[in-house]
Amino acid sequence: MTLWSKLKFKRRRALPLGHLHLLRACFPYELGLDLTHRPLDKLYIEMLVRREWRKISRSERRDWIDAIKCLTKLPHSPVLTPIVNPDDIAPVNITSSYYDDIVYLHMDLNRKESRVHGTGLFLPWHRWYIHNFESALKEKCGFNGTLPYWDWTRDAPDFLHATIFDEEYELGGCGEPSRDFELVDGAFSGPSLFRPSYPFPHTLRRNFTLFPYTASVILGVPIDPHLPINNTFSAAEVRKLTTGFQGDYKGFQTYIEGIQGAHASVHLIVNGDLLGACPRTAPPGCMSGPTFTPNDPLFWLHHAMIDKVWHDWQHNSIANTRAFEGGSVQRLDNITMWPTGSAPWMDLQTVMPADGLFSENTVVDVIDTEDGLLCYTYE
Ligand SMILES: [Cu+2]
Repeated sequence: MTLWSKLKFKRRRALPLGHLHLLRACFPYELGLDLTHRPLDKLYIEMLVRREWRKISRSERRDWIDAIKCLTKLPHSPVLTPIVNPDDIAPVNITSSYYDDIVYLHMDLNRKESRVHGTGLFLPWHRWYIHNFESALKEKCGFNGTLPYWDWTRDAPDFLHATIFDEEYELGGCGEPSRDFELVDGAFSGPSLFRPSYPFPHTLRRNFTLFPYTASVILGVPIDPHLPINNTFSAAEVRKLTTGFQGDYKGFQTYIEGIQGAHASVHLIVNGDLLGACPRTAPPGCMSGPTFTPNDPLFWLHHAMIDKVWHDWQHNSIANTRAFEGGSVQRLDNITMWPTGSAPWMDLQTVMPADGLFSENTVVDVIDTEDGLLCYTYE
């Protein structure tokens, strides 16, 4: 953890800094710290700006890809201590990488009564999770950029021809059907040796699926199986999210995390690793589900977008800014009644589980992206 991220209290101001006209900055300080003799450039940290994948330069994209590959070359960290230990996910593999450790944290918290999906922690935990990933890229692999996001609303109208999968962006596209949909192009394809360790070492897979529903009732909720799934993450849907649900955190979370909502839909439409689908040759006992979804680097781009939508909603009304509620127990047995979990209830002081890998912070630390633990905004 950086010095700055340890510091609890920050203020933000607009600073006239020479040619960096009105740079936005956060002012971290510890209670009781004497700031009198600190040089000006040690008093503030520059606010990071997260930008869309297609709006950053080729070299910025390349830096992000290289930093991810760097994490996959760092060794497993013995500090990883699963707290849930579900018996239906693979055990910790000590020959895996630090990138896999980060994936494992998501695995541990997402089987059997997920702690961070369908509970009040969905939005703050994933905000904190991708922030820690961004920090790991910087601190362990010298990454100087910011976490990019994927504005999937741009690709929703014609997903099968989504420009984000164009060759120039190097993310690769849909996988090869004859080979279990393994990636054959882009920076994370087979020849790149980018091989996730969980549930067992394999090549990344994507299997674009516009109509993923096989039933008209899922978890007791009637859905429209004929709805083209790309309709659920359109610009109109995001507008509905960011301009609606005033002061209604539960309503906002339920809509974005719902079965036919933007979050699930992007996982479903990309399919393969991003959906947590077991590889065809997986060992017996492999359970598909939202566990190893961060295997696919698209996860970080997707969840940065989810975070942006939340950020934009928070900034749309003072009633939304610090709104937070939800239960701590996932209730798939009665998702209509408990879309964000049941009691014990959470509040801003709730601690977010970290499996020893990252610092354990509270929701209030991440409720504002420009204050508390964080110092970033979205373009
Ligand atoms: Cu997740």
